[in-house]
Amino acid sequence: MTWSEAQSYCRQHYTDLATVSSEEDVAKWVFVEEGKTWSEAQSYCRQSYTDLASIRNLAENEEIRGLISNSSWIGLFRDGWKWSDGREAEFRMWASGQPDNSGSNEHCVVMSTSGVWSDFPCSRRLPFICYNGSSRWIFVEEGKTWSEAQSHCRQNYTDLASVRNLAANEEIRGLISNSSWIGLFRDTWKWSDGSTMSFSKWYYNQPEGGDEHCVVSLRGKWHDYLCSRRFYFVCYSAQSYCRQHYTDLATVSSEEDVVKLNDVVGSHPSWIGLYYDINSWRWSLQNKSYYGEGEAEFRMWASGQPDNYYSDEYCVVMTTEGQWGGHLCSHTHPFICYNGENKTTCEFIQNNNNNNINHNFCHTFFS
Ligand SMILES: [Ca+2]
Ligand SMILES: [Ca+2]
Repeated sequence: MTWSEAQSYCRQHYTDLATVSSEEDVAKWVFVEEGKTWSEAQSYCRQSYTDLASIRNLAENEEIRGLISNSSWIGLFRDGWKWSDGREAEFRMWASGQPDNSGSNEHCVVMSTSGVWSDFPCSRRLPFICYNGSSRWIFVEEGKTWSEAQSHCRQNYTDLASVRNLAANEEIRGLISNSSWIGLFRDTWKWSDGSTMSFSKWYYNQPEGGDEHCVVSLRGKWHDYLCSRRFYFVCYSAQSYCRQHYTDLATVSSEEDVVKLNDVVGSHPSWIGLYYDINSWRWSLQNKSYYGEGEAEFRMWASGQPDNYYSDEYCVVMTTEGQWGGHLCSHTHPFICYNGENKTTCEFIQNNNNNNINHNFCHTFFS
């Protein structure tokens, strides 16, 4: 929504509070009965709601189980990188713009002849580099899928190459005549909203891995699947949740608030209540009694902000690092509402751990 639409939504709840008969009237989860690939489903949820569903505890898993009739995508997918030999190495040599996980289908890594890396579909047949404890690198010119290459290296040598530093990268670069597999692959589960997996409910023998990098829920149990398969899916709607529980756009008055709100917004830049009015920045929530000393003046601008880059950047979003930036008020973003009913506690949209969706925290100035 635009900033003023978001403001209206947040405020509306306050005046309409007496007529809302049940909080269950507004859905937090939205079950979409349209077959889509995982990334199509993700785009749909991000456009129409907030994101694909993240499931943080057993209660949420049960809610979604009760909602869906068939296998349905949830927001879980494989991201983050590991080396085939299981050892840790932070060195990366990504080409510009990589990794981009194009088509949500690029889970293995190739080195090009110029020495830079890209993520690439594991099913492509490419030459590859094995590692052997004694003679170091072996370039195998035969085209194989990443998994076939891994098996070949493990049978005949030690493993696919782990490239741990620039010197090793240069040695391998000098050896290859085509883009070649190295040992890096995606193997960490993440939620679509950017949060890590802290709760899981896998079906027996799942996840199987290989090329299966996206997750469906069926009868409350999770299965990894090819991301290109089409399933119904479950979106998460922060707007609905906001409307249920909040009275105004969020006011941010301390660094502690920033941390908490950052947990809420995940990977989504979101409107907060700050806006530019005549000649100063003010909060949407203007009742002075809500603010302790100095709290209404707290700011957390990102470096160089507000820069009014497009002119008329009179509304404020909080980005993923908790920093603020001025935006055109007509842009559409998710938003964070604030519950002004309780002096010390308020509910946030979602939290980043597996305790409870209704994460409470003390906000020092609310009544
Ligand atoms: Ca790529
Ligand atoms: Ca599977």
